[in-house]
Amino acid sequence: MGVAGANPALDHRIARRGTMTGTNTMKTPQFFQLDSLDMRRLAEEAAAGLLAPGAAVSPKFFYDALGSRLFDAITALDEYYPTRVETSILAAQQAAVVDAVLSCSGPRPVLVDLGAGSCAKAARLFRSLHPRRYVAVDISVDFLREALEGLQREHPALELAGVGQDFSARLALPPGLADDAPAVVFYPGSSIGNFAPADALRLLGEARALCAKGGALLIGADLVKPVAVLEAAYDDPLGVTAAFNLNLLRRLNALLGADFDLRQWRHVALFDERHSRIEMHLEARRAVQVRWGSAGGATASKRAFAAGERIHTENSYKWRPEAFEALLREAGFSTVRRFTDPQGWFGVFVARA
Ligand code: AVJ
Repeated sequence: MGVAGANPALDHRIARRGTMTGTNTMKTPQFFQLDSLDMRRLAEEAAAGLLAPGAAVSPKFFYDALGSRLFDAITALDEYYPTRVETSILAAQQAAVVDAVLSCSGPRPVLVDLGAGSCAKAARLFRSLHPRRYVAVDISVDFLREALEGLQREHPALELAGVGQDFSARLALPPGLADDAPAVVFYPGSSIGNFAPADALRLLGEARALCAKGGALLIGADLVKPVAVLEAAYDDPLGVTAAFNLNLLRRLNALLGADFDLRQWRHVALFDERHSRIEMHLEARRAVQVRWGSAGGATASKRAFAAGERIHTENSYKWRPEAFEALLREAGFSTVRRFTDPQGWFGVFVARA
């Protein structure tokens, strides 16, 4: 969070607040946890994935405390271009992007942030978008508390809400948060890339329902580019992405009481042209047995993996811009505006609900 002394603009706001008459305008964030994070259900889901003929575990299991920090480290790699390029688009073309958004919503929209985390990306838009309320959504409301409390100190009069919801299953907000004014749904980072087209269509349709009363979607999507660039971004020489992927086994050991030996597995990342997606896998270096107990509530079980057998851990779809725009229209959005970097590596799209 911002260090007050290092930010003259912030000092100004704090000073001005002190001189405001007759008010204590400092609001407090509201918090909601929708589908309570059910460890038993999560453990069962992970175990079922391990037992499937083609073993697969959802990428949502990457993000425990260490996994989130490893992802942050990924975004600092030279090879991992998406975060850097999206940030550069939103910085260099912010006025035009925000104009496009406000031309859909009108002034003072509700800003809904999907996968908000530290809320840093959305906070960069506050000054030009002037939201009437900021609604941060993430899988666990606990990820949002600190960030929103910090934001509230910087923006004492702004209404803030944190919602814990696994929107990979279903996106729908509690009444009163985004239904009283046009909403702008912000979904940055190309996280939509984790969804196969049919699932992406479902999520985009639910996002559209949130901003249907004259709002807009502001979304980042990673674009098709040379395979060597894509594969380097997901298999960096420092091994940070390998650590991020292998951390999933640590997470499964904790969640299931499993006995994965991380040294027996290798990180694999390949671009699959047919599906236009990066696939990440964990590949057994030799024949291994994995057992798990009833720790998280999943039934005790085991699985043998042959040498070279893989666990599929992530898909990251790469879109052609025209195909992504067609997907947005199929989800019910009308006009779509596209903002890209000079190389056309990443797309920021503004879609009218
Ligand atoms: C957070 C889903 C956008 O797909 O690029 C980064 C996750 N995986 N490196 C992506 C990720 C490996 C990332 N998303």
